[in-house]
This record gives sequence, structure tokens and C-alpha cells, in this order.
Amino acid sequence: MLILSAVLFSCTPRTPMDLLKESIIPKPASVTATNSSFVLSEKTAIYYQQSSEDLSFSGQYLADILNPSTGFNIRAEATGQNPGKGSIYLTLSDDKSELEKEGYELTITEDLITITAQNPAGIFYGIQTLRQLLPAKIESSSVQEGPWLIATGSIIDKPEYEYRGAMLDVSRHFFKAEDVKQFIDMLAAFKLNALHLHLSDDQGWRIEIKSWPNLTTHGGSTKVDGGEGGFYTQEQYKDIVKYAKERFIIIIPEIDMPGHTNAALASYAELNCDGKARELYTGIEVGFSTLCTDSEITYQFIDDVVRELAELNPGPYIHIGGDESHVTPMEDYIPFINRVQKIVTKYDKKVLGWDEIAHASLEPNATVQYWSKAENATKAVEQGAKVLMSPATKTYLDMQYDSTTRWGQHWAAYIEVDAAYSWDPASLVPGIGKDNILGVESALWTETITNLDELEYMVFPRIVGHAEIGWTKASDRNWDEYKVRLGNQSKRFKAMRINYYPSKLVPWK
Ligand code: TNX
Repeated sequence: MLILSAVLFSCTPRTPMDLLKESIIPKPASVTATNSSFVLSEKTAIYYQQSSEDLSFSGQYLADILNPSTGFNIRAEATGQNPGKGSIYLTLSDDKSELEKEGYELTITEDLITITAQNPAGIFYGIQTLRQLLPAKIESSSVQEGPWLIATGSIIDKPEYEYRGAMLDVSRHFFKAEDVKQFIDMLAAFKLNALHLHLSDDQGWRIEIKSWPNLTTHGGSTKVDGGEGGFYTQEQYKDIVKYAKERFIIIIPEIDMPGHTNAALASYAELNCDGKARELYTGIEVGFSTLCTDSEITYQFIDDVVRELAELNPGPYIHIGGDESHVTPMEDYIPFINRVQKIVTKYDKKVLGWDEIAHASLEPNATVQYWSKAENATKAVEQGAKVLMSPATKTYLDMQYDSTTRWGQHWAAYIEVDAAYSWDPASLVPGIGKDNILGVESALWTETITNLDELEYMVFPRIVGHAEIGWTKASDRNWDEYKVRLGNQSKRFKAMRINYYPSKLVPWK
């Protein structure tokens, strides 16, 4: 008895576990298993290396994930020394150039977990992987029973594309800052690094512009089907930007123009060629509105908006929309886009725009977001621009899964979970290869989506597949293997309280 209890209580259990069998999404570049386990316990501490680059946020972020479900009181502290047994250690290293900007190395032994990266972003992504190596109930907000075992081995990982994003349309239906933050946390869990906010459209203007206040007081007052709209004050917007930045996500603000501008045209009569303010719009037709492209006040307006946005937004891009300007003649559209691009670059931002802007003369550094016309994407590449891949038939999250889906539309396609996953950005458009591509972005248009629950149902699990397309090499991806890893996420989604679509094509566990 004595010997037995000595064995039981004196040493940590060394449960054999296989790191290769873990269902990690996005799939890492390389995994080596050493077939034992690390035990997370109340004695575990998180240490981060003292350094000029701050890791304290990531350390605390990890502690905040681990503590509610384990009931432990794990702390995150800076240290100048090598941490002792049982710790989790976050450390930056200059001589890991193979990890590039966002890569990480995660090493798990029986005694120590180490995440090493060149930059804090890599540490954050290593933490996301570590999260997925723990039992799903680690995501629970109430105390759960252990043991909290992690398979030993090492993972060396980095992304395929530098831009891995999501777009949220907050114009058709408004989403409060708190909802946007929750969405940001979901994106971060799958290593996405960009959130594009579609801040203006016919139905609503959602960002306070101090020099043009009616945009929000009037233009932001309603939404699709009527009722109360909403907008972000500049303070709220800055807070979203900061929240995202801590999670290594940049915000891309979009002001759609010259079309999709009815909310602005309703707010200021002088933006209309006939000098008459338009009525607010609560329908879902597209392509009927346009700014007055040959009036100087239009460019003064855009200059003011871009200047204020540039001040609010540390990220490199401003998205100028440019899609579906069906009532702007091409001979007006082209000079308009050319002039607006100059305004964006004047404020030291890079231009992003929907694929139609490729008709204009693109600024060096401009990126074109391919959603519809391959010939536009090709035109962009011929001008030396990069392409952001958002093909409507694969990445539009407002497209229904099938004919029974309660929300959404299907003008581009029905997109089941396999169709969303099984494509390669670098071989989608002939002549456009990996070198021409900035990355991948999934887009949620919200004509039919009114709240976070509906948002989650349309977004999950398809965006998880898109996250893998952006992160993992095409040669390492295939649906039959992926669907098993995805099926293993159901408990995790539930613990994270994500309302996902339980597709019949996925073997949910
Ligand atoms: C097309 S995609 C649009 C949006 C709509 C969406 C609905 C794009 C650049 N324009 O205005 O919301 O379809 O699926």
C-alpha cells in the first residue's frame, strides 16, 4: 500500500498520448510526437521572457483561458531565468528566421511547455494551438473536472498567406461593439489576422465622422427592414481597433463608393447631383445609388472621411469599396476611383477595393479583392496589384448551405462545408498564382442576418475551413482528412458557445 501510494502521489502521471492524433485546425506545417504527456495542474505557471516586445498580454490571455475551466489560479509573470518544471514558457528568439513573421515552435515535454517565435504574433498563434491540444472543456466558462493532459512532442508552424481575414457587414444590420469583440475572439482562435468592417452602405452609415455628423445621426438611424440602426462612436471604434490589435488582428475599414452610398446621400443633399437628399433605404436591392462624381464637394467629403478614418486606424489599409456601381457610367467611375485612390495614399494608407476597381489605374501597392469577375482580378494582376481572394461561390458566408438554410441568399451558390473548404486560392483563376495573392477573406453580408447567433450559424464551421486555406499549404490539405478534424471540434464549439451549422457531411463526434 505504502509503495503504491508513494507511486501514485509522488510523481506526475506519464500518460502515453500521441500528438499526431490531435485535431488541430488550421493544420500545422509539421508535428513530431514523443508519446507522453504534460500535466497542467494548479502548480503550473506561465512565464514570459522579459523583453522589449511585450508578451504580457498573451501570457494573461492564456491564463484567462485556462483558469475558468480548470478552477486553477494560474498566473502569468515575466522572468529573466529559465522557468522550472511544470511551467509554460513564452519566449522570443532572433535566430529562428525560418519561422518568419508569424510562425512559432511549440515544444511539449513532460516537464515544460515552450512556445518560441520571432515575434509576439507567433507566440499568440502558438497559444491558439496549445488551446486545441487540451480537452475541449478547457473552453468552458465554469469549473470542469480534469485531468488536463497535453500530448508531448513538437510543432513547427507558420502560415502560407500573410492576410487571413473575415469581413463583417455592419451596415445592413448593425452589430454592437461588444458583438464585434466576440467575433474577434472567434477569429483569433483560428489564427485569422484581419477583420474588414463594411462600415457604410445604402442602408446605414456606421462610423462617426466628426466633420460630417449627419452621416451617423441620420444615415445611421435605420437598417434593413426598418427599425433602429446604430453606429460606432470614434471612441468605440478605437476600442475595437485596440481589442483586435492585442489579438494580432488588423481592422480594415471600408467606405463603399461611389455606389452603395444611399445612407450618405440621404444625410447630405449636396452629395447628390440634383442637390436633393434621398430617402433612407431599408430594402435589399443593390446598385441604385451613386455619389455625384463630377462635383468638388464629393471629393472634399471623401477627403474628410478618409482623413478621420486614417487617424482612427493604425492598420495599413483603407477599403474604398467600388463594387456594383451600376448607375455610375464607366467614364465617370474610372476617374472617380483614380482620384479616391490618391486621397487614400495621401494619408499614407494602402488602397483595397472590390474587383471592379481594376478598371481604373491602380496605385502601386493597391490590392484588389476578387469576389466576382475573374477578368477583373486578371486586370489587377496585369497592373502589378495583389489579389485578396474572396470568391463569392466559396467564401460568401451569407450564401446558404443548402435550400433548407433558414438565413442567407443563394445568388452565387449554395455553399456546403465541403465546397467552402475544397479549393485552392493559387489555382482558382488561370494566371493568378501564389505570388499574386495577398491572402483569403471570408465575407458575411448581413441583409438577412440580424444577430450574433445567426452570424455564428452562417460563419461556423465554414470560416474554420477558410482559416485553414489561408494558413496551411495546399498540398497538406484534403477534405476527407479535414472533415474528421472538424468533426472533433463539436465539443469545443459547444464549450466556446459557438452556434455552428451541424452539416451532415461532417462526422461530428
Ligand atoms: C454582393 S459582394 C455585394 C453586396 C451584397 C452581397 C450579398 C459585393 C462586393 N457586393 O453588396 O451584400 O452581394 O450576397
